[in-house]
Amino acid sequence: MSAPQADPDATPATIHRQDYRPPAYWVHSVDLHFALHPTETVVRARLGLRRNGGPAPLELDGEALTLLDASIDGVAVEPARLQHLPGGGLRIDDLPAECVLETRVRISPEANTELSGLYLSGGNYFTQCEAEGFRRITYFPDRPDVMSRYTVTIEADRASCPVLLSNGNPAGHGELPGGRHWAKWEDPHPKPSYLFALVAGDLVAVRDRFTTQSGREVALAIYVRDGDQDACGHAMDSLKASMRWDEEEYGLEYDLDVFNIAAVSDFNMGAMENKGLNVFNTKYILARPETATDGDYEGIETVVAHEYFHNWTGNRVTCRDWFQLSLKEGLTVFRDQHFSEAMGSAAVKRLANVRRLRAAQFPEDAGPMAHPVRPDSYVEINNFYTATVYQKGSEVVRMMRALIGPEAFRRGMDLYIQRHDNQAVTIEDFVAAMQDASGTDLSRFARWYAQAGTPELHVTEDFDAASGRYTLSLAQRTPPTPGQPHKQPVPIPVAMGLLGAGGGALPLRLRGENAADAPAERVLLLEEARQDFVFEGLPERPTPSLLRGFSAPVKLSGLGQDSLGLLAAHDSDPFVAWESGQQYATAAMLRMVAQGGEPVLGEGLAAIAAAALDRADSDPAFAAEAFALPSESFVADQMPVADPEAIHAVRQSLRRQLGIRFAPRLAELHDRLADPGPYRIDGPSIGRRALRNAALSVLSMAPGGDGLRRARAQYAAGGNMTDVLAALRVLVDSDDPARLDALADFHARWRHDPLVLDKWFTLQATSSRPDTLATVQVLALHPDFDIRNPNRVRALVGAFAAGNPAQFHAASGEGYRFLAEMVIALDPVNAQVAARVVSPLTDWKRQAEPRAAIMRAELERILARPGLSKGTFEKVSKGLA
Ligand code: 0A1
Ligand code: ZN
Repeated sequence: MSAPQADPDATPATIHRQDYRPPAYWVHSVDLHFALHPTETVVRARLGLRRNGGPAPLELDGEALTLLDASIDGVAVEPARLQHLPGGGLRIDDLPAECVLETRVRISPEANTELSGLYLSGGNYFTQCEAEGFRRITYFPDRPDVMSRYTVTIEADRASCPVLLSNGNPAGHGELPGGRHWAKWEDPHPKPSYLFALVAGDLVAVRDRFTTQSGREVALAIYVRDGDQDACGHAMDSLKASMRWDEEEYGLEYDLDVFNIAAVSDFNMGAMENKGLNVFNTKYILARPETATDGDYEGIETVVAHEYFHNWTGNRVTCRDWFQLSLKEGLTVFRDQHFSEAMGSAAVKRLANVRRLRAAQFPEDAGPMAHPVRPDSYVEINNFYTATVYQKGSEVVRMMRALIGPEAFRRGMDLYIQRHDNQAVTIEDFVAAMQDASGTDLSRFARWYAQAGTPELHVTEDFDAASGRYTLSLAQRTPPTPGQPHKQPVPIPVAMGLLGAGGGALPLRLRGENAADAPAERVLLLEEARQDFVFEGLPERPTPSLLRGFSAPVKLSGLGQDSLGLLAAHDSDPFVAWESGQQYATAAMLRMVAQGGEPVLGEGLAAIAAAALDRADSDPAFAAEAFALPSESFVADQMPVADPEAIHAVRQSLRRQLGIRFAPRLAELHDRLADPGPYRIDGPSIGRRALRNAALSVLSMAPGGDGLRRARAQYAAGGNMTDVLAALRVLVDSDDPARLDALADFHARWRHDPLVLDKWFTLQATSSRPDTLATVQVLALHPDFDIRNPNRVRALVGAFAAGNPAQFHAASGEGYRFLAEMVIALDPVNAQVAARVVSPLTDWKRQAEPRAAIMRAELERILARPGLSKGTFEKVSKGLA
């Protein structure tokens, strides 16, 4: 039975949110049988079908499947009755209202380089079904609103596949002739096909247990390759902490007898929340002090929590269609961020999350792929696992909680789950639960989900000394984005305070309020395009501290350098203090870029740096954040037309001047903040290492200083990966002759550990040295570079294109050419990863000619490739528009 070929060069179709229609058939039960084989796996699927409404054909998705046979209620189906659809799916007319459809298909896990569906990694079998991978395993209505109860039997060679895992609870196992064996799994909870998972192979389990608040005993296991058992402790601790947190914060308990995690080194994303069987990129499981940095440890805690929290927000209550992706992702990121804030230093975690939002989401919202948190259309849904859906989606939930208050938010969560358990629902359903639980009208607030673009918040002030009246005028505007030329105002919660000239808090009495009740902090709600807030009874001209805790994902402007300097030095809110320093520095750097000539470290900037270092003892993590200059990309994002090389030169020069000016202090910090004992992964230790390594990095910029000697010694001392990598970073950016030996030493020592080797690639790809592009081109030919491994591709290609603006945008255009060539080579191997790494090339509108023209030409070259994937097609064609 052969399928008609879809025209590979036809323009891929756009899917619209408004076109949603319920399915013609529900699948109430799924019984799967896998006979595993590297090239000839046979999948038998028995689907219990029930018609949803009047007679209509059954449509099943399918991709890269070879159909062996099919039957309906036990009777073989004649081939002519099966209509093959262009994308690879099947249509069957005239089915009874209720029946059992059985199909058998053959698939080749070994040939699956897309890592979607069932694939092999290091000889072991893994699946990835979100968003549309289940159709690469069997014929199925592969859409999240079809929820079914699954039973899965896996059969495989016992010697090569001792471990056989799927979703739900174990339901038997046994031996088979010919050295084969089987295991059966039953998942009592109905789920959409994207949450299906199978893992089979030669893995070992690290085990633990958890007792839920109602007394259910849960067997926990993390499956890894033999030899990695010692690297699972932090992931396991994070899992147990997440399980406890969801009970304490939301009353949500785990609902199966087992919770399994399997780690795989070939994975398109970070991890996947399959019901009862999470699959993780090894990057977010494995950690030992000598192989993982503090950042890696923090990433593990967050991602383990994220996937666990999906059990309720995503799995028990799921999405009706993929336009609702942020229903589960924005909410779950909000939950994991809240959890991580509670586990460590909340303020510093918040700064880091805001920094990430601004590095990834703001540019996305201002670029050719800008889309609302709830998109209106897509070509390839995999392109919409974005910073907007995830991070901005989380900020929207966070604002909602701030608006209605934590108690009402908790009631809203309870109501949402009570109403929609085991359902596939929409973002409107979530907002309705919050609205009903709080009694607050959220209809205007819902605009945050519908409008793309980052709102700009502009402040102007007026103070009348005679009356003590201060008027704070807030105006908002959201710029046009593709397909959305006109925007409406959105409700913006502005958490704020007022500071006196000495830095102390002033009372906040709005006109008409009682003097006795004046608080020191309050939340103003800006709902219109422009509103005035009038404060009375002020003894002196105040300085406004706005968006405390980053209370809304907007861009704030209008404060002068004097106000920013005061806030950086004195504001009680750590976010505003940090942010004001960053804004001050950004304005100064922009001025230097515009003026040209030799940059000068002004006294204001030096004072901000000094104030940051003053916090070295009280809060080293904050001090490290506040001492860092804004990133080159952040500065570039503030310019209508960026000048990557000039920004790089200014930033490097200022770092050098900071190194000279603060040399003794930085050296003293580097001496004093060394780890007092064995490596510990707690907030204070992480903060200390961050500040110590920030000091080393800036110190090493000072000519004639001893920074490089310190870096060489720190590298040679070995110890934890945070310090080793920080020292190597310094050397790799320098002209120090020791840098090549150190790189060779690092490679020799870690060549057998893929996650550490990724760091070796990234370090070189993100070097500030002028010869980096040539190095990157050579590294792409290195025997350890593997285009089929997404982590390795991200470590070299992604890191270079997205993390090294000065070199990627080299005037020669060689950086663009390199990226285009990699995308062209990658697209037929793994289209999802190709469509991700291409993004920096679509940013040509903010580059000057001739760069912009070269970028467009490279995009055109990609677009002209025959058989280009629809994902890369969507990114590149939108990028050219
Ligand atoms: N739901 C996962 C992310 C994820 C999405 C797609 C994947 O394959 C294409 C894999 C994972 C999460 O939010 O963690
Ligand atoms: Zn998620």
